[in-house]
Amino acid sequence: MDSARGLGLNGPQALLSAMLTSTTTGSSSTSTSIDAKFKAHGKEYFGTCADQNTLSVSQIAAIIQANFGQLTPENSMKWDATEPSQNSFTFTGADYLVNWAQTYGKIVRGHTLVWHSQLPSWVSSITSASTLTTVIQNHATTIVTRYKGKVAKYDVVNEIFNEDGTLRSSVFSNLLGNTFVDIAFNAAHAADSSAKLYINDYNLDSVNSKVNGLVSLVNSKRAAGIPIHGIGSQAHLSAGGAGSLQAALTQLATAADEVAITEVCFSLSGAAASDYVTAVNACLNVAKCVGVTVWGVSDNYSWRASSTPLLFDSSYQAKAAYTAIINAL
Ligand code: 9MR
Repeated sequence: MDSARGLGLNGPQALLSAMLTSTTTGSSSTSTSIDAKFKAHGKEYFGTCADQNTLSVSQIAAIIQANFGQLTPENSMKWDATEPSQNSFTFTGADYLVNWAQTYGKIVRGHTLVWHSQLPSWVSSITSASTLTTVIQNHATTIVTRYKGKVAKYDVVNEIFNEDGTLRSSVFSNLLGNTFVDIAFNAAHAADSSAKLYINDYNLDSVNSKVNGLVSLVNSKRAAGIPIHGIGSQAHLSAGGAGSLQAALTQLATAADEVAITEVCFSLSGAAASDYVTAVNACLNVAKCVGVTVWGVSDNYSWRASSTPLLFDSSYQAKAAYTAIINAL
C-alpha cells in the first residue's frame, strides 16, 4: 500500500514524506490514510493523542500527518500542566499541540478540564465550596477562551464515576456534590458556545452499572439545561475486550448528541488486529459515534509500552492491526 510505504521512513526521508504530505493535495499517503477512509463512512475523524515529546519525533509526525485527522493532548492540557499554581497559567505544551494541529489541519479534542488526577495540590486542598466553584470557573473559562475556535471538543469532566455508577469521591464531589458538573460545563459553554462538551470515562465497555449511572446523570443534567453534548468512552481494553463496546456505545448514545471512542488501546494483547477492527466497527455501526482516538501512535511512547498496545511498533512500522483497520475500512 502507498500509505505503508510512507510509514517506515527514517530521518530525512520521513521529513521529506511529511513535507510532501502536508503540501500535496491528494497525495498517495493522504488518500490511503485511516482518517480519510474512516471519514468516507460519514465519521468526523480518526485520531490519536500526542504532545510535543511525540510530535518532535519525525517518524511519528509523518505518521500523524499521513494517517490521523485529530489530536488529543496526552498531558499538556491537564490541570497540573496548565494551572500549576492558582491563576498562574502555563500554555507552552498545549499551545505547541494546538498550533501543530492548526498547521496540519487536525481537529483537536481538549483533554481535560476537571479531573481528580494530575490535579495540583492547591486545588485538592481547597475546603470551601464557593472557592472551588470560582476556581473551576476560572480554570475552564481561561482554557476554553484561549483555544476558542481551535479546539472543537472538550472532555470537560473526566472519570467522575465509581464502577457502581455512583459519583467518585474527589475534592469536587466532596464539596459540591454533582453540581461541579454544572459549574464546569456552564463555564466551558459560556467561553465557546461552538465547542462540543463531553463527559469522559473508562470501563464503559459493556452495558454495566457505570454506563447506567453515567446515562442517568447525563439525562438529568441535560433535562436541567446543562450543556453536555457528548459522551466519551476511553476504551483502554484488554485482549478480546471490545465485544460489547457497540452495545455500550448504543446505550450511551441514548443520552447525548454524540459519542466517541476517546483513548482506545489494547493491553496484554499485542494489539490484536481483530480487537482493533471490532472497536472501529463499534463506532462505525453507531450513528452518533463521531470518531475514534487511539491513545498514542507507536508502542515505545505508549503509557502501556510493555504491552505493545498501539498500531505502530517501536520502529514506527505499521503493525497488523493498522493494516486490518485499513482493509476493514
Ligand atoms: O497517557 C497519559 C500518561 O502519559 C500519563 O502519565 C497518565 C497520568 O495520569 O495519563 C495518561 O493518560 C490518561 C488519560 O489522560 C485519562 N485516561 C487514562 C489515560 C491513561 O492513564
